Amino acid sequence: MSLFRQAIFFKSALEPWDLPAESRCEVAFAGRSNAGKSSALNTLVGQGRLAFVSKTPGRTQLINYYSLGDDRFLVDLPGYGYAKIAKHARKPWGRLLGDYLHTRSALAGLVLVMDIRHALTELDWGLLEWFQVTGKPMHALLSKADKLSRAEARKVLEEVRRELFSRSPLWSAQLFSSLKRTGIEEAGEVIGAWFGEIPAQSRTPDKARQQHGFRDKKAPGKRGD
Ligand SMILES: Nc1nc2c(ncn2[C@@H]2O[C@H](COP(=O)(O)OP(=O)(O)OP(=O)(O)O)[C@@H](O)[C@H]2O)c(=O)[nH]1
Ligand SMILES: [Mg+2]
Repeated sequence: MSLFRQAIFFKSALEPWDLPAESRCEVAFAGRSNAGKSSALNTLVGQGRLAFVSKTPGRTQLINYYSLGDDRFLVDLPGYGYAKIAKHARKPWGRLLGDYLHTRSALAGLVLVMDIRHALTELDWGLLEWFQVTGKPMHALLSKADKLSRAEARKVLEEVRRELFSRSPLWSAQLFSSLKRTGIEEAGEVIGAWFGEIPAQSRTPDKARQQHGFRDKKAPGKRGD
């Protein structure tokens, strides 16, 4: 996973004109405030304190860029659902984030981090629908999976995969825990593939179907992965 290990802070953006030039490929982490975005990013890159983690929701209000070598960025987006934004605003997750998701051509894919105990809230669906028009892939990390038993976590994962895949074949999901450091390899493979890092055969259509909860009729009850 050497790609992620080279992560270093690059810059913060508060306004669209602060964003870096679109000369590199980037993957962004979005999700509700306190969902565990910054923690997931730190876990993925193997550095406990790269992105700022806080018990107080809504701490990451900027778009924070981390470079992976000279060609790629990981992007920590501001959390939504906590900041004082009008409840019925057209983009309830904020203007900066909404515009970023629609207009950023350097964005290769979106990682949506959701606390496994509050997955796919109305705000998450709003963001997904907003993002869907871009035609880009999305991978959901069901974070804090350590808060549920393995069986409970599996059940939520299967439901989430079914719901996502019923809306888009470009949407997938997995379990993740920064605390227990689980799900790192799977997340790394998906993001690495978006960066053009991993050979395509590791995510064949069959595997993708299984990951989305579709089971082979000839092997009933077989686990997706
Ligand atoms: N149990 C458990 N706690 C976690 C996990 N990931 C994050 N947390 C905790 O959840 C809280 C929020 O984590 P952050 O990573 O700061 O969340 P965030 O989504 O970046 O939050 P904002 O920047 O406010 O949008 C912190 O207290 C973390 O320690 C996890 O996998 N398991
Ligand atoms: Mg954060």
